[in-house]
Amino acid sequence: MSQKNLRILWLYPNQHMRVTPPGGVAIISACLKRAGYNNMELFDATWYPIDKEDVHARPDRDRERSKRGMFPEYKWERDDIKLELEEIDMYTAWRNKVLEFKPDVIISSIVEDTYYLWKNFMSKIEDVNFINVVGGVFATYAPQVFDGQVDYICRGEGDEAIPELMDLISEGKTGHHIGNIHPNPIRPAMDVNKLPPTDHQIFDERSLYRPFQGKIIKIATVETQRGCPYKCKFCNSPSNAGIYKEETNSAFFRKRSVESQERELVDLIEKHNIEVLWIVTDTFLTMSKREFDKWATMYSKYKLPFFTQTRPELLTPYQARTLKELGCIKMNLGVEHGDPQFRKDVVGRIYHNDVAIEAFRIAREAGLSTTCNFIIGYPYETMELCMKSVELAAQLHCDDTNAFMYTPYHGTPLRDMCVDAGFVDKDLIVEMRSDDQGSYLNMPPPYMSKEEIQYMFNNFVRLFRERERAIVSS
Ligand code: B12
Ligand code: SF4
Repeated sequence: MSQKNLRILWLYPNQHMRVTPPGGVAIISACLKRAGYNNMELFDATWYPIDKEDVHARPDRDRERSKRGMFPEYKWERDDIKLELEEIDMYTAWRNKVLEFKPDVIISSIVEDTYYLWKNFMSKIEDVNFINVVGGVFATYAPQVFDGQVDYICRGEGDEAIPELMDLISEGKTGHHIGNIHPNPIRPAMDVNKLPPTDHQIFDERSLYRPFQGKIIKIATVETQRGCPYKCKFCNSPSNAGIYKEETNSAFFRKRSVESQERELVDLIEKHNIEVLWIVTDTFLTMSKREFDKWATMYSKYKLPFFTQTRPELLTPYQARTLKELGCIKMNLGVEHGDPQFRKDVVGRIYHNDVAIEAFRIAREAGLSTTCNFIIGYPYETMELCMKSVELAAQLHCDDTNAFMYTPYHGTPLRDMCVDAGFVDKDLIVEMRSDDQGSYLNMPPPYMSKEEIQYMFNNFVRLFRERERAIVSS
């Protein structure tokens, strides 16, 4: 089989309302096409009705969020494109796709929440012969879960490993010896400036749309850097830094050159006419003033509206004003908890509350629309501590809120803390839950019970907005 003839089928297990094209698929697909693999298609489950029978499949997250005041109401409607779900169920559509496309290889990009969904998809094609490859953040931190279920488990970055694996498979060889293929060590963090622009053509056109501020916008994501230099204990990003240091002695946190970002931006504008960019960089603004100015000069040529996220400690008045001028329509600031000591000890974030209050003031003065991010129901959190989050949120005067229920993901220090404390079972694999399904944690008093976590999650926005009004009127 010649290299170009290898038939590659992507599986992106997902649910409707978990929207935005996955950057991991977009970049690996670009790397594969650059290597000559054009016989490649994607099955994206996003545009199929969810499987209501399945306990691991829960509906309409954005609507659940709008119920709790975290997301404005909207309609999936645009004049220029039909944004309707397929009528066929996703498993039948998947099986049909596999039988019709006849892939040599199926590659899946999986996060922990979509693991059970992926298993369901795989169970529908047990009688079909193909080489099964998985990768993504969950495969990186829990490769053992896939043992015996697939042919290749890729840990860490797939950008170089997958084209190399496909070359070997094309030549009729195996790739069990190469870097990143479990159980081998990962290869050193790659030079991100050698990456091609992401491939968004692999996606169904509908997948480039998502709700934002009550409207449906056409969006793509870009990375300005890979990784994050901070160490929040609920997050996978610091673990990437850890495994890359440990296994390869290389730094996972890398900045992309402004030139390579510009190439990608032009490509996205020309090929897809996108309306809004999501700079998915973990912590935008981890850069010097010189780097920021260089980026801003480049971006000022395009002024494509964008949103991004950063930490309260990093936003300066100069940056806030510049970002506003360049088209920033939303700045997400991760506050995460309202008690400085708890934030330091459990969350892994060290800053004083005044810093957060000041960051939101800076953003407001520059005319930036803000969203504050909080997590509710951390291990060892009490109701009293949770009320500190309400108190701090009330002082931020943010435009919007993202409150999440704490989730114990594999590969994060807080999951280990939960397992050690007996708050979750060591074998727990989190599933795609609805926001009504509650916390995974079973904590004894005086820590928050499941009911208390659910109550605070349901009422967080109401409680802090009431408190905010009381502060303003006093
Ligand atoms: C943008 C984003 C989204 C987008 C796109 C999702 C996606 N799958 O990319 C949207 C808004 C849809 C989304 C939704 C959700 N997300 Co999200 N999201 C992110 C975010 C901020 C950036 C992802 C990104 O583009 N990274 C850059 C790319 C290049 O990196 P990457 O995706 O990891 O891919 C690299 C490697 O993992 C690997 N790889 C990836 N796929 C594959 C496949 C193969 C075959 C191979 C070999 C390698 C490989 O190679 C890639 C290139 O090096 C991350 C945080 C983060 N820093 O990663 C969270 C993150 C991925 N999301 C997360 C979660 C929980 C969710 C949701 C479950 C939220 C929800 N409850 O609805 C859903 C799940 C949807 C889904 N099917 O993935 C978690 C996953 C946690 C975990 N340990 O599993 C993360 C890590 C955030 C966190 N909490 O730490 N998300
Ligand atoms: S700043 Fe953001 S990306 Fe970095 S470790 Fe903390 S939560 Fe993760």
